[in-house]
Amino acid sequence: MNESRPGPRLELAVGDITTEQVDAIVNAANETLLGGGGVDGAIHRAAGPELLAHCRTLDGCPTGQAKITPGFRLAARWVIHTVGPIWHGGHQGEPKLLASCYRESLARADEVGAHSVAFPAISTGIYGYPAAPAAKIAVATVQSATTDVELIRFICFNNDACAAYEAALSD
Ligand code: AR6
Repeated sequence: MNESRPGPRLELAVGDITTEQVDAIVNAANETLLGGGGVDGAIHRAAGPELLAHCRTLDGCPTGQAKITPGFRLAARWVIHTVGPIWHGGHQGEPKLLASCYRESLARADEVGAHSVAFPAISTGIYGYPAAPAAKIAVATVQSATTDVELIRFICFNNDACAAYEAALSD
């Protein structure tokens, strides 16, 4: 780790994270790490059943933490599984837990030497975190992280998510 390095380059794209050609994609998982709906379901379908078999060996993951697996049939070599907070109105530690997801995911990327990472909008689907504050936390956290990751791509699945990132990036 070299703290004099510039921070990662940030990119915004609309699309499906499962087709990203980066070293690692991040999965918005749940504490079981045994799959689910949303982006989690899409990643498991695209990676193949080997991913679930591997996840069964991991013993889950607490909210705010992250664990890494191979990408199996994905173009990405790695999947970083992080568990975002469920939105309960914002006063139950949700912002800190969400920031922790981004920091811990970058820490897992650094451990395996992944230099390009694609993130979905963690917690903003089934877990109900509002898109605008979530995007602000995503951008601010990766900008202030100490990491060797050189490229971070925020992948928006819909226009609302995209507008939230555009606003956060222009702050
Ligand atoms: N590529 C990029 N973004 C996507 C994709 C995709 N293929 N599919 C959905 N999104 P969500 P959460 C966006 O619900 O809120 C699962 O069941 C979606 O539009 O996937 O963290 C887990 O197992 C939204 O902006 O994750 C957990 O139980 C964002 O990804 C729970 O959902 C996150 O939405 C986690 O909920």
